[in-house]
Amino acid sequence: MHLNLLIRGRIIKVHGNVGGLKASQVRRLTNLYRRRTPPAYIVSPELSKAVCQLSFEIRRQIGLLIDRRGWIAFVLVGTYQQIMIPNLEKYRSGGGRLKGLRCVHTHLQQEPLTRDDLMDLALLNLDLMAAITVDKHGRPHSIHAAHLLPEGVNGANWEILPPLGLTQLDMDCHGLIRSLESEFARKLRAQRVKGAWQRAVLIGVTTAPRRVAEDSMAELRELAKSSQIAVVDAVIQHRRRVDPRFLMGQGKLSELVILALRKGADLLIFDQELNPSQVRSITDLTALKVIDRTQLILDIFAQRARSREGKIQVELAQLKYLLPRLTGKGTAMSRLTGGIGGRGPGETKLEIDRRRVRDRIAHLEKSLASVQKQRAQRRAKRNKKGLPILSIIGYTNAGKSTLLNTLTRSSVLAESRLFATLDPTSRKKRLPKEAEVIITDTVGFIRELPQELITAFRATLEELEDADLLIHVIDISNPRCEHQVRSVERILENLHLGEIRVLRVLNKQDLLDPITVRKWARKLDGIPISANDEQTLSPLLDRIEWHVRRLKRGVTCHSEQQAAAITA
Ligand SMILES: Nc1nc2c(ncn2[C@@H]2O[C@H](COP(=O)(O)OP(=O)(O)OP(=O)(O)O)[C@@H](O)[C@H]2O)c(=O)[nH]1
Ligand SMILES: [Mg+2]
Repeated sequence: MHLNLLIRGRIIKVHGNVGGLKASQVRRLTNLYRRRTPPAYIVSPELSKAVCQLSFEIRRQIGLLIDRRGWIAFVLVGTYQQIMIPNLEKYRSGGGRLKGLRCVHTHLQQEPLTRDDLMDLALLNLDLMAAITVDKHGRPHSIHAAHLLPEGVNGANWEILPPLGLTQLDMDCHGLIRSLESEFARKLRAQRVKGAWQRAVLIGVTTAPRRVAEDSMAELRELAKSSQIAVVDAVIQHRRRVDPRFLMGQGKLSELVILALRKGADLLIFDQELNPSQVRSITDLTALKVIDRTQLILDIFAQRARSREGKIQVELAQLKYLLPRLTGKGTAMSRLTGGIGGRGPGETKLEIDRRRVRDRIAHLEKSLASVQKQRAQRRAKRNKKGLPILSIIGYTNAGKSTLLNTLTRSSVLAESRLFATLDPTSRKKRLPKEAEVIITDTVGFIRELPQELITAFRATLEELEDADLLIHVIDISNPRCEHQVRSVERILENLHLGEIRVLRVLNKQDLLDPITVRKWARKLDGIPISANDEQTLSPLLDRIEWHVRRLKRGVTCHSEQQAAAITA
Protein backbone atom coordinates (compact mmCIF):
# COMPACT_ATOMS: atom_id res chain seq x y z
CA MET A 1 0.00 0.00 0.00
CA HIS A 2 1.53 3.30 -1.07
CA LEU A 3 0.37 6.64 0.14
CA ASN A 4 1.73 9.42 -1.97
CA LEU A 5 1.72 12.93 -0.62
CA LEU A 6 2.73 16.32 -1.92
CA ILE A 7 5.15 17.99 0.46
CA ARG A 8 7.33 20.99 -0.34
CA GLY A 9 6.33 20.83 -3.97
CA ARG A 10 7.20 17.20 -4.61
CA ILE A 11 5.40 13.93 -4.49
CA ILE A 12 6.82 11.81 -1.76
CA LYS A 13 6.34 8.23 -0.74
CA VAL A 14 7.67 5.81 1.77
CA HIS A 15 10.31 3.57 0.17
CA GLY A 16 11.04 -0.08 0.73
CA ASN A 17 9.30 -2.85 2.61
CA VAL A 18 5.87 -1.37 3.34
CA GLY A 19 3.82 -4.46 2.44
CA GLY A 20 1.52 -5.67 5.19
CA LEU A 21 1.61 -2.42 7.18
CA LYS A 22 -1.60 -0.85 8.48
CA ALA A 23 -2.87 2.26 6.73
CA SER A 24 -2.36 4.24 9.93
CA GLN A 25 1.25 3.08 10.15
CA VAL A 26 1.96 4.06 6.56
CA ARG A 27 0.36 7.43 7.27
CA ARG A 28 2.59 7.95 10.30
CA LEU A 29 5.61 6.97 8.21
CA THR A 30 4.61 9.40 5.48
CA ASN A 31 4.13 12.13 8.05
CA LEU A 32 7.79 11.81 8.99
CA TYR A 33 8.46 13.81 5.83
CA ARG A 34 6.92 16.83 7.55
CA ARG A 35 9.54 16.81 10.31
CA ARG A 36 12.64 18.89 10.25
CA THR A 37 15.83 18.50 12.25
CA PRO A 38 17.72 21.66 13.30
CA PRO A 39 21.10 21.77 11.46
CA ALA A 40 23.17 21.36 14.62
CA TYR A 41 21.49 18.04 15.49
CA ILE A 42 22.35 14.76 13.88
CA VAL A 43 18.64 14.04 14.35
CA SER A 44 16.28 15.82 16.71
CA PRO A 45 15.38 13.96 19.93
CA GLU A 46 11.64 14.14 19.13
CA LEU A 47 12.17 12.67 15.68
CA SER A 48 14.35 9.89 17.00
CA LYS A 49 11.69 9.01 19.59
CA ALA A 50 8.99 8.93 16.92
CA VAL A 51 11.06 6.78 14.57
CA CYS A 52 12.06 4.34 17.29
CA GLN A 53 8.49 3.95 18.52
CA LEU A 54 7.23 3.26 15.01
CA SER A 55 10.10 0.94 14.15
CA PHE A 56 9.50 -1.01 17.38
CA GLU A 57 5.84 -1.33 16.53
CA ILE A 58 6.27 -2.57 12.98
CA ARG A 59 9.34 -4.63 13.87
CA ARG A 60 11.19 -3.28 10.86
CA GLN A 61 14.11 -0.90 10.60
CA ILE A 62 13.21 2.64 9.55
CA GLY A 63 15.71 4.90 7.85
CA LEU A 64 15.71 8.63 7.19
CA LEU A 65 17.89 10.34 4.63
CA ILE A 66 18.25 13.88 5.90
CA ASP A 67 19.53 16.74 3.76
CA ARG A 68 21.84 19.54 4.88
CA ARG A 69 18.95 21.82 5.77
CA GLY A 70 17.48 19.18 8.02
CA TRP A 71 14.61 18.15 5.73
CA ILE A 72 13.80 14.50 5.25
CA ALA A 73 14.55 13.51 1.66
CA PHE A 74 13.63 9.84 1.99
CA VAL A 75 11.79 7.68 4.49
CA LEU A 76 12.81 4.03 4.12
CA VAL A 77 11.44 0.85 5.62
CA GLY A 78 13.57 -2.27 5.82
CA THR A 79 13.33 -5.65 7.48
CA TYR A 80 14.03 -6.48 11.12
CA GLN A 81 17.73 -6.74 10.33
CA GLN A 82 18.51 -4.44 7.47
CA ILE A 83 17.51 -1.59 5.25
CA MET A 84 18.09 -0.83 1.57
CA ILE A 85 18.98 2.64 0.39
CA PRO A 86 17.34 3.51 -2.95
CA ASN A 87 19.19 4.85 -5.95
CA LEU A 88 20.57 8.30 -5.15
CA GLU A 89 21.97 9.02 -8.57
CA LYS A 90 20.08 12.28 -8.88
CA TYR A 91 21.85 13.58 -5.83
CA ARG A 92 25.08 15.38 -6.40
CA SER A 93 28.46 13.90 -5.69
CA GLY A 94 31.91 13.84 -7.24
CA GLY A 95 34.51 16.59 -7.25
CA GLY A 96 35.32 15.77 -3.64
CA ARG A 97 31.82 16.48 -2.45
CA LEU A 98 29.82 14.28 -0.16
CA LYS A 99 26.30 13.28 -1.02
CA GLY A 100 24.52 16.03 0.87
CA LEU A 101 22.44 13.39 2.66
CA ARG A 102 22.98 11.56 5.92
CA CYS A 103 21.34 8.29 6.81
CA VAL A 104 19.85 7.83 10.27
CA HIS A 105 18.18 4.48 10.84
CA THR A 106 17.00 2.26 13.62
CA HIS A 107 18.65 -0.91 14.88
CA LEU A 108 16.24 -3.19 16.65
CA GLN A 109 18.91 -5.55 17.89
CA GLN A 110 20.94 -3.12 20.02
CA GLU A 111 23.96 -3.44 17.78
CA PRO A 112 26.31 -0.64 16.69
CA LEU A 113 27.02 0.16 13.02
CA THR A 114 27.34 -2.96 10.89
CA ARG A 115 29.71 -3.66 8.06
CA ASP A 116 26.87 -3.07 5.59
CA ASP A 117 26.21 0.34 7.16
CA LEU A 118 29.84 1.33 6.71
CA MET A 119 29.82 0.00 3.15
CA ASP A 120 26.82 2.19 2.32
CA LEU A 121 28.53 5.18 3.90
CA ALA A 122 31.52 4.63 1.63
CA LEU A 123 29.87 3.49 -1.57
CA LEU A 124 27.30 6.27 -1.55
CA ASN A 125 29.55 9.03 -0.17
CA LEU A 126 26.98 9.82 2.48
CA ASP A 127 27.54 12.79 4.79
CA LEU A 128 27.18 10.52 7.79
CA MET A 129 25.80 7.10 8.67
CA ALA A 130 24.02 6.72 11.98
CA ALA A 131 22.14 3.94 13.75
CA ILE A 132 19.78 4.53 16.67
CA THR A 133 19.52 1.48 18.89
CA VAL A 134 15.98 0.87 20.14
CA ASP A 135 15.55 -0.36 23.71
CA LYS A 136 13.07 -2.99 24.82
CA HIS A 137 10.39 -0.37 25.42
CA GLY A 138 10.70 1.07 21.92
CA ARG A 139 12.69 4.12 23.06
CA PRO A 140 15.98 5.40 21.61
CA HIS A 141 18.93 4.09 23.56
CA SER A 142 22.01 5.53 21.88
CA ILE A 143 23.20 6.77 18.49
CA HIS A 144 26.20 5.29 16.70
CA ALA A 145 27.54 7.46 13.90
CA ALA A 146 30.45 7.35 11.46
CA HIS A 147 31.84 9.57 8.71
CA LEU A 148 34.39 9.16 5.94
CA LEU A 149 37.92 10.44 6.44
CA PRO A 150 39.59 12.76 3.93
CA GLU A 151 42.80 10.85 4.50
CA GLY A 152 43.13 7.26 5.65
CA VAL A 153 44.32 6.93 9.25
CA ASN A 154 46.09 3.64 9.95
CA GLY A 155 44.36 2.14 6.96
CA ALA A 156 40.89 3.15 8.19
CA ASN A 157 38.68 4.96 5.74
CA TRP A 158 36.07 6.10 8.23
CA GLU A 159 35.83 7.30 11.78
CA ILE A 160 33.29 5.85 14.16
CA LEU A 161 32.23 8.44 16.75
CA PRO A 162 31.67 7.49 20.41
CA PRO A 163 28.01 6.53 20.99
CA LEU A 164 25.78 9.54 21.70
CA GLY A 165 23.00 9.62 24.30
CA LEU A 166 19.66 11.30 23.58
CA THR A 167 20.85 14.51 25.26
CA GLN A 168 23.98 14.73 23.12
CA LEU A 169 22.40 14.94 19.67
CA ASP A 170 23.13 18.66 19.39
CA MET A 171 26.67 17.93 18.17
CA ASP A 172 27.16 20.65 15.52
CA CYS A 173 26.35 18.13 12.83
CA HIS A 174 26.24 20.71 10.05
CA GLY A 175 29.62 22.14 11.10
CA LEU A 176 31.16 18.65 11.14
CA ILE A 177 29.94 17.85 7.61
CA ARG A 178 31.03 21.24 6.29
CA SER A 179 34.51 20.90 7.72
CA LEU A 180 34.84 17.35 6.40
CA GLU A 181 33.82 18.44 2.97
CA SER A 182 36.14 21.40 2.90
CA GLU A 183 38.96 19.12 4.00
CA PHE A 184 38.17 16.76 1.10
CA ALA A 185 38.09 19.74 -1.26
CA ARG A 186 41.34 21.20 0.08
CA LYS A 187 43.17 17.89 -0.41
CA LEU A 188 41.78 17.84 -3.89
CA ARG A 189 42.83 21.33 -4.92
CA ALA A 190 46.37 20.39 -4.07
CA GLN A 191 46.20 17.58 -6.64
CA ARG A 192 44.27 19.25 -9.47
CA VAL A 193 45.57 18.63 -12.96
CA LYS A 194 45.04 21.53 -15.31
CA GLY A 195 43.02 21.31 -18.52
CA ALA A 196 41.65 17.82 -18.00
CA TRP A 197 37.97 17.20 -18.30
CA GLN A 198 37.45 14.38 -15.93
CA ARG A 199 39.36 12.61 -13.23
CA ALA A 200 39.54 8.86 -13.14
CA VAL A 201 40.83 5.99 -11.07
CA LEU A 202 42.05 3.09 -13.22
CA ILE A 203 41.51 -0.47 -12.07
CA GLY A 204 43.00 -3.67 -13.38
CA VAL A 205 41.62 -6.88 -11.92
CA THR A 206 43.86 -9.56 -13.26
CA THR A 207 45.29 -13.02 -13.01
CA ALA A 208 48.21 -12.09 -15.30
CA PRO A 209 51.81 -11.79 -14.09
CA ARG A 210 52.79 -8.43 -12.61
CA ARG A 211 54.75 -7.19 -15.67
CA VAL A 212 51.94 -7.92 -18.07
CA ALA A 213 49.41 -6.24 -15.79
CA GLU A 214 51.62 -3.16 -15.44
CA ASP A 215 52.17 -2.86 -19.20
CA SER A 216 48.49 -3.11 -19.76
CA MET A 217 47.86 -0.43 -17.15
CA ALA A 218 50.46 1.83 -18.76
CA GLU A 219 48.57 1.59 -22.02
CA LEU A 220 45.27 2.29 -20.28
CA ARG A 221 46.86 5.45 -18.89
CA GLU A 222 47.81 6.55 -22.39
CA LEU A 223 44.32 5.84 -23.61
CA ALA A 224 42.88 7.93 -20.78
CA LYS A 225 45.29 10.75 -21.52
CA SER A 226 44.29 10.64 -25.17
CA SER A 227 40.73 11.10 -24.07
CA GLN A 228 41.66 14.13 -21.95
CA ILE A 229 41.04 12.31 -18.73
CA ALA A 230 43.32 12.92 -15.77
CA VAL A 231 44.36 9.70 -14.14
CA VAL A 232 44.46 10.34 -10.41
CA ASP A 233 45.33 6.83 -9.35
CA ALA A 234 45.74 3.33 -10.73
CA VAL A 235 45.10 0.15 -8.81
CA ILE A 236 46.07 -3.34 -9.90
CA GLN A 237 44.33 -6.11 -8.06
CA HIS A 238 45.81 -9.55 -8.46
CA ARG A 239 43.45 -12.44 -8.09
CA ARG A 240 43.89 -16.12 -8.43
CA ARG A 241 40.56 -16.25 -10.19
CA VAL A 242 38.47 -13.39 -11.55
CA ASP A 243 34.89 -13.54 -10.31
CA PRO A 244 32.78 -13.61 -13.46
CA ARG A 245 29.83 -11.96 -11.76
CA PHE A 246 31.23 -9.34 -9.41
CA LEU A 247 34.81 -9.03 -10.63
CA MET A 248 35.81 -7.78 -7.18
CA GLY A 249 34.46 -8.01 -3.66
CA GLN A 250 32.30 -5.31 -2.07
CA GLY A 251 35.05 -4.46 0.38
CA LYS A 252 37.57 -3.80 -2.37
CA LEU A 253 35.05 -1.84 -4.36
CA SER A 254 34.23 0.36 -1.37
CA GLU A 255 37.94 1.08 -0.92
CA LEU A 256 38.07 2.18 -4.55
CA VAL A 257 35.09 4.44 -4.13
CA ILE A 258 36.67 6.13 -1.13
CA LEU A 259 39.92 6.50 -3.03
CA ALA A 260 37.96 8.11 -5.87
CA LEU A 261 36.29 10.48 -3.45
CA ARG A 262 39.57 11.49 -1.88
CA LYS A 263 41.15 12.13 -5.23
CA GLY A 264 38.10 13.87 -6.60
CA ALA A 265 37.56 11.28 -9.30
CA ASP A 266 34.11 10.73 -10.71
CA LEU A 267 35.00 7.92 -13.02
CA LEU A 268 36.25 4.34 -12.57
CA ILE A 269 37.90 2.84 -15.64
CA PHE A 270 38.37 -0.93 -15.70
CA ASP A 271 41.18 -2.33 -17.79
CA GLN A 272 39.19 -5.35 -18.86
CA GLU A 273 35.97 -5.49 -20.76
CA LEU A 274 33.14 -5.69 -18.27
CA ASN A 275 30.35 -8.07 -19.15
CA PRO A 276 26.77 -6.89 -18.67
CA SER A 277 26.30 -8.53 -15.28
CA GLN A 278 29.59 -7.13 -13.96
CA VAL A 279 28.63 -3.61 -15.02
CA ARG A 280 25.29 -4.03 -13.31
CA SER A 281 26.66 -5.40 -10.07
CA ILE A 282 29.27 -2.63 -9.83
CA THR A 283 26.98 0.25 -10.78
CA ASP A 284 24.37 -1.06 -8.37
CA LEU A 285 26.83 -0.48 -5.57
CA THR A 286 28.28 2.90 -6.43
CA ALA A 287 27.06 6.14 -7.86
CA LEU A 288 30.37 6.70 -9.66
CA LYS A 289 30.47 6.44 -13.40
CA VAL A 290 31.93 3.10 -14.44
CA ILE A 291 33.38 2.34 -17.86
CA ASP A 292 35.77 -0.20 -19.31
CA ARG A 293 38.71 -0.12 -21.73
CA THR A 294 36.52 -0.83 -24.74
CA GLN A 295 34.29 2.11 -23.93
CA LEU A 296 37.29 4.32 -23.46
CA ILE A 297 38.57 3.37 -26.90
CA LEU A 298 35.12 3.88 -28.38
CA ASP A 299 35.02 7.28 -26.73
CA ILE A 300 38.36 8.31 -28.23
CA PHE A 301 37.12 7.20 -31.62
CA ALA A 302 33.97 9.25 -31.08
CA GLN A 303 36.03 12.34 -30.38
CA ARG A 304 38.27 11.81 -33.38
CA ALA A 305 35.76 10.91 -36.07
CA ARG A 306 35.59 13.68 -38.65
CA SER A 307 34.09 12.22 -41.81
CA ARG A 308 30.45 11.21 -42.05
CA GLU A 309 31.49 7.63 -42.55
CA GLY A 310 33.77 7.68 -39.52
CA LYS A 311 31.04 9.14 -37.35
CA ILE A 312 28.49 6.57 -38.43
CA GLN A 313 30.96 3.75 -37.88
CA VAL A 314 31.79 4.89 -34.37
CA GLU A 315 28.20 5.40 -33.34
CA LEU A 316 27.37 1.95 -34.65
CA ALA A 317 30.18 0.44 -32.64
CA GLN A 318 29.05 2.29 -29.51
CA LEU A 319 25.45 1.20 -29.85
CA LYS A 320 26.35 -2.39 -30.57
CA TYR A 321 28.48 -2.40 -27.47
CA LEU A 322 25.66 -0.89 -25.49
CA LEU A 323 22.80 -3.09 -26.63
CA PRO A 324 23.51 -6.22 -24.56
CA ARG A 325 24.25 -3.97 -21.58
CA LEU A 326 20.89 -2.27 -21.58
CA THR A 327 18.68 -3.52 -18.83
CA GLY A 328 15.16 -2.54 -17.95
CA LYS A 329 16.52 -0.92 -14.83
CA GLY A 330 17.95 2.09 -16.50
CA THR A 331 20.55 3.03 -13.92
CA ALA A 332 23.63 1.17 -15.02
CA MET A 333 22.65 1.94 -18.53
CA SER A 334 22.29 5.65 -18.10
CA ARG A 335 25.84 5.80 -16.85
CA LEU A 336 26.98 3.78 -19.82
CA THR A 337 25.24 5.66 -22.56
CA GLY A 338 26.70 9.11 -22.48
CA GLY A 339 30.21 7.81 -23.06
CA ILE A 340 32.52 9.87 -20.92
CA GLY A 341 30.74 13.02 -19.87
CA GLY A 342 28.35 12.29 -22.70
CA ARG A 343 30.16 13.46 -25.75
CA GLY A 344 30.85 12.27 -29.26
CA PRO A 345 28.44 11.34 -31.97
CA GLY A 346 27.39 8.28 -30.04
CA GLU A 347 26.05 10.47 -27.29
CA THR A 348 22.63 9.04 -26.72
CA LYS A 349 20.13 10.45 -24.33
CA LEU A 350 19.44 8.76 -21.05
CA GLU A 351 15.93 7.71 -21.87
CA ILE A 352 17.34 5.39 -24.50
CA ASP A 353 15.75 1.96 -24.69
CA ARG A 354 16.48 -1.27 -26.50
CA ARG A 355 13.97 -0.79 -29.27
CA ARG A 356 15.21 2.67 -30.05
CA VAL A 357 18.78 1.46 -30.04
CA ARG A 358 17.86 -1.30 -32.50
CA ASP A 359 16.03 1.18 -34.75
CA ARG A 360 19.00 3.51 -34.67
CA ILE A 361 21.40 0.67 -35.49
CA ALA A 362 19.26 -0.29 -38.50
CA HIS A 363 19.16 3.33 -39.64
CA LEU A 364 22.91 3.79 -39.25
CA GLU A 365 23.64 0.56 -41.09
CA LYS A 366 21.56 1.79 -44.00
CA SER A 367 23.33 5.17 -44.12
CA LEU A 368 26.67 3.44 -43.85
CA ALA A 369 25.87 1.17 -46.76
CA SER A 370 25.16 4.18 -48.97
CA VAL A 371 28.29 6.07 -47.90
CA GLN A 372 30.32 2.94 -48.48
CA LYS A 373 28.95 2.55 -51.98
CA GLN A 374 30.51 5.88 -52.84
CA ARG A 375 33.72 4.76 -51.23
CA ALA A 376 33.69 1.57 -53.29
CA GLN A 377 33.27 3.64 -56.45
CA ARG A 378 36.22 5.85 -55.52
CA ARG A 379 38.22 2.76 -54.74
CA ALA A 380 37.38 1.13 -58.08
CA LYS A 381 38.38 4.30 -59.91
CA ARG A 382 41.67 4.41 -58.08
CA ASN A 383 42.36 0.76 -58.75
CA LYS A 384 41.65 1.26 -62.45
CA LYS A 385 44.56 3.66 -62.62
CA GLY A 386 46.65 0.66 -61.78
CA LEU A 387 49.14 2.47 -59.57
CA PRO A 388 50.77 0.32 -56.91
CA ILE A 389 49.23 0.91 -53.50
CA LEU A 390 51.39 1.05 -50.40
CA SER A 391 49.42 1.05 -47.15
CA ILE A 392 50.99 2.27 -43.96
CA ILE A 393 49.79 0.24 -41.01
CA GLY A 394 50.89 -0.24 -37.41
CA TYR A 395 50.12 0.20 -33.77
CA THR A 396 48.48 3.46 -32.80
CA ASN A 397 50.92 6.36 -32.25
CA ALA A 398 53.75 4.55 -34.05
CA GLY A 399 54.24 7.45 -36.48
CA LYS A 400 52.22 6.35 -39.52
CA SER A 401 50.77 9.76 -40.34
CA THR A 402 54.13 11.41 -39.77
CA LEU A 403 55.67 9.02 -42.30
CA LEU A 404 52.94 9.77 -44.85
CA ASN A 405 53.48 13.49 -44.31
CA THR A 406 57.23 13.32 -44.74
CA LEU A 407 57.05 11.00 -47.75
CA THR A 408 54.42 13.00 -49.59
CA ARG A 409 54.95 16.43 -48.07
CA SER A 410 51.38 16.52 -46.83
CA SER A 411 49.96 17.69 -43.57
CA VAL A 412 47.76 14.97 -42.23
CA LEU A 413 47.14 15.40 -38.51
CA ALA A 414 49.90 13.67 -36.58
CA GLU A 415 50.10 14.03 -32.85
CA SER A 416 51.14 12.30 -29.71
CA ARG A 417 47.76 10.84 -29.00
CA LEU A 418 46.37 7.41 -29.52
CA PHE A 419 44.11 7.16 -32.53
CA ALA A 420 44.87 10.59 -33.97
CA THR A 421 43.91 9.18 -37.38
CA LEU A 422 40.58 7.54 -38.04
CA ASP A 423 39.71 8.34 -41.60
CA PRO A 424 41.96 6.88 -44.26
CA THR A 425 43.97 9.27 -46.42
CA SER A 426 45.63 8.51 -49.75
CA ARG A 427 48.38 10.52 -51.42
CA LYS A 428 50.29 10.06 -54.64
CA LYS A 429 54.04 9.90 -54.54
CA ARG A 430 56.60 9.84 -57.29
CA LEU A 431 59.48 7.62 -56.23
CA PRO A 432 63.02 8.83 -57.05
CA LYS A 433 63.58 6.37 -59.91
CA GLU A 434 60.28 4.73 -60.58
CA ALA A 435 56.81 5.78 -61.49
CA GLU A 436 54.07 6.90 -59.16
CA VAL A 437 52.62 5.01 -56.25
CA ILE A 438 49.68 5.65 -53.96
CA ILE A 439 50.41 5.73 -50.25
CA THR A 440 47.57 5.36 -47.77
CA ASP A 441 47.48 6.02 -44.06
CA THR A 442 44.72 4.65 -41.92
CA VAL A 443 43.46 3.96 -38.40
CA GLY A 444 45.99 2.51 -36.00
CA PHE A 445 45.72 -0.86 -34.33
CA ILE A 446 45.72 -1.67 -30.65
CA ARG A 447 45.94 -4.80 -28.56
CA GLU A 448 42.53 -6.40 -28.24
CA LEU A 449 40.94 -3.99 -30.65
CA PRO A 450 37.28 -4.10 -29.61
CA GLN A 451 35.30 -6.43 -31.84
CA GLU A 452 32.57 -3.81 -32.25
CA LEU A 453 35.14 -1.48 -33.81
CA ILE A 454 36.54 -4.11 -36.12
CA THR A 455 33.03 -4.84 -37.34
CA ALA A 456 32.10 -1.19 -37.74
CA PHE A 457 35.38 -0.32 -39.45
CA ARG A 458 35.39 -3.38 -41.65
CA ALA A 459 34.95 -1.35 -44.82
CA THR A 460 37.80 0.99 -43.91
CA LEU A 461 40.00 -1.95 -43.03
CA GLU A 462 38.98 -3.82 -46.16
CA GLU A 463 40.69 -1.13 -48.18
CA LEU A 464 43.89 -2.67 -46.97
CA GLU A 465 43.08 -5.64 -49.19
CA ASP A 466 43.94 -3.48 -52.20
CA ALA A 467 47.43 -2.86 -50.90
CA ASP A 468 50.34 -4.26 -52.89
CA LEU A 469 52.66 -3.69 -49.99
CA LEU A 470 51.99 -3.06 -46.30
CA ILE A 471 54.46 -0.74 -44.58
CA HIS A 472 54.36 -1.78 -40.95
CA VAL A 473 55.53 1.14 -38.81
CA ILE A 474 56.91 0.06 -35.43
CA ASP A 475 57.76 2.53 -32.67
CA ILE A 476 60.99 1.02 -31.32
CA SER A 477 61.19 3.66 -28.61
CA ASN A 478 58.13 2.12 -27.00
CA PRO A 479 59.10 -0.46 -24.36
CA ARG A 480 56.14 -2.58 -25.43
CA CYS A 481 57.06 -2.58 -29.12
CA GLU A 482 57.51 -6.34 -29.45
CA HIS A 483 54.03 -6.97 -28.06
CA GLN A 484 52.73 -4.30 -30.37
CA VAL A 485 54.25 -6.02 -33.40
CA ARG A 486 52.59 -9.27 -32.39
CA SER A 487 49.22 -7.55 -31.86
CA VAL A 488 49.39 -5.90 -35.28
CA GLU A 489 50.29 -9.17 -36.98
CA ARG A 490 47.47 -10.97 -35.21
CA ILE A 491 44.98 -8.34 -36.39
CA LEU A 492 46.31 -8.62 -39.96
CA GLU A 493 45.72 -12.34 -39.84
CA ASN A 494 42.21 -11.88 -38.48
CA LEU A 495 41.50 -9.50 -41.32
CA HIS A 496 42.83 -12.13 -43.76
CA LEU A 497 45.58 -9.81 -44.87
CA GLY A 498 48.31 -12.27 -43.99
CA GLU A 499 49.08 -12.85 -47.67
CA ILE A 500 50.15 -9.31 -48.49
CA ARG A 501 53.88 -8.55 -48.38
CA VAL A 502 54.90 -6.60 -45.29
CA LEU A 503 57.85 -4.26 -45.00
CA ARG A 504 58.78 -3.55 -41.38
CA VAL A 505 59.93 -0.02 -40.60
CA LEU A 506 61.46 0.77 -37.21
CA ASN A 507 60.49 4.31 -36.36
CA LYS A 508 61.70 6.91 -33.84
CA GLN A 509 65.29 5.71 -34.04
CA ASP A 510 66.34 9.21 -32.96
CA LEU A 511 65.08 8.40 -29.45
CA LEU A 512 67.47 5.47 -29.00
CA ASP A 513 71.23 5.05 -29.16
CA PRO A 514 72.64 3.57 -32.40
CA ILE A 515 73.62 0.24 -30.80
CA THR A 516 70.09 -0.37 -29.55
CA VAL A 517 68.74 0.62 -32.95
CA ARG A 518 70.99 -1.93 -34.66
CA LYS A 519 69.88 -4.57 -32.16
CA TRP A 520 66.25 -3.93 -33.01
CA ALA A 521 66.97 -3.88 -36.74
CA ARG A 522 68.43 -7.39 -36.47
CA LYS A 523 65.81 -8.69 -34.10
CA LEU A 524 62.77 -7.38 -35.91
CA ASP A 525 64.29 -7.45 -39.39
CA GLY A 526 63.27 -3.92 -40.25
CA ILE A 527 64.61 -0.65 -41.62
CA PRO A 528 65.33 1.99 -38.97
CA ILE A 529 64.04 5.49 -39.73
CA SER A 530 62.88 8.71 -38.14
CA ALA A 531 59.60 9.44 -39.82
CA ASN A 532 59.92 13.11 -39.01
CA ASP A 533 63.35 13.41 -40.65
CA GLU A 534 63.42 13.10 -44.43
CA GLN A 535 67.17 12.52 -44.40
CA THR A 536 66.73 9.14 -42.75
CA LEU A 537 64.28 7.81 -45.29
CA SER A 538 66.53 6.91 -48.26
CA PRO A 539 67.14 3.26 -47.26
CA LEU A 540 63.39 2.89 -46.89
CA LEU A 541 62.74 4.49 -50.27
CA ASP A 542 65.30 2.18 -51.87
CA ARG A 543 63.56 -0.84 -50.43
CA ILE A 544 60.16 0.43 -51.53
CA GLU A 545 61.50 0.94 -55.07
CA TRP A 546 62.88 -2.57 -55.05
CA HIS A 547 59.47 -3.95 -54.06
CA VAL A 548 57.66 -1.84 -56.62
CA ARG A 549 60.02 -3.01 -59.34
CA ARG A 550 59.33 -6.63 -58.43
CA LEU A 551 55.63 -5.91 -58.46
CA LYS A 552 55.90 -4.46 -61.93
CA ARG A 553 57.94 -7.41 -63.08
CA GLY A 554 55.22 -9.66 -61.67
CA VAL A 555 52.69 -7.90 -63.86
CA THR A 556 54.91 -8.05 -66.98
CA CYS A 557 55.77 -11.66 -66.37
CA HIS A 558 52.11 -12.46 -66.09
CA SER A 559 51.29 -10.84 -69.43
CA GLU A 560 54.31 -12.44 -71.05
CA GLN A 561 53.05 -15.83 -70.02
CA GLN A 562 49.69 -14.95 -71.47
CA ALA A 563 51.36 -13.78 -74.64
CA ALA A 564 53.31 -17.06 -74.84
CA ALA A 565 50.11 -19.03 -74.36
CA ILE A 566 48.37 -17.11 -77.15
CA THR A 567 51.31 -17.60 -79.53
CA ALA A 568 51.34 -21.32 -78.79
N1 LIG B 1 60.95 11.47 -31.86
C1 LIG B 1 60.19 11.07 -32.87
N2 LIG B 1 58.85 11.25 -32.78
C2 LIG B 1 58.10 10.83 -33.81
C3 LIG B 1 58.66 10.23 -34.95
N3 LIG B 1 57.65 9.92 -35.78
C4 LIG B 1 56.50 10.31 -35.19
N4 LIG B 1 56.77 10.87 -34.01
C5 LIG B 1 55.79 11.42 -33.05
O1 LIG B 1 54.93 10.37 -32.64
C6 LIG B 1 53.63 10.86 -32.40
C7 LIG B 1 52.62 10.03 -33.17
O2 LIG B 1 52.78 10.25 -34.54
P1 LIG B 1 51.61 10.00 -35.58
O3 LIG B 1 52.21 10.14 -36.92
O4 LIG B 1 50.41 10.78 -35.25
O5 LIG B 1 51.32 8.47 -35.29
P2 LIG B 1 50.22 7.53 -35.95
O6 LIG B 1 50.85 6.19 -36.08
O7 LIG B 1 49.66 8.14 -37.18
O8 LIG B 1 49.17 7.47 -34.79
P3 LIG B 1 47.57 7.26 -34.84
O9 LIG B 1 47.02 7.92 -36.03
O10 LIG B 1 47.18 7.90 -33.57
O11 LIG B 1 47.37 5.79 -34.81
C8 LIG B 1 53.65 12.32 -32.82
O12 LIG B 1 53.81 13.10 -31.67
C9 LIG B 1 54.87 12.42 -33.71
O13 LIG B 1 55.44 13.71 -33.67
C10 LIG B 1 60.09 10.06 -34.99
O14 LIG B 1 60.67 9.55 -35.92
N5 LIG B 1 60.77 10.49 -33.92
MG1 LIG C 1 47.86 8.73 -37.65
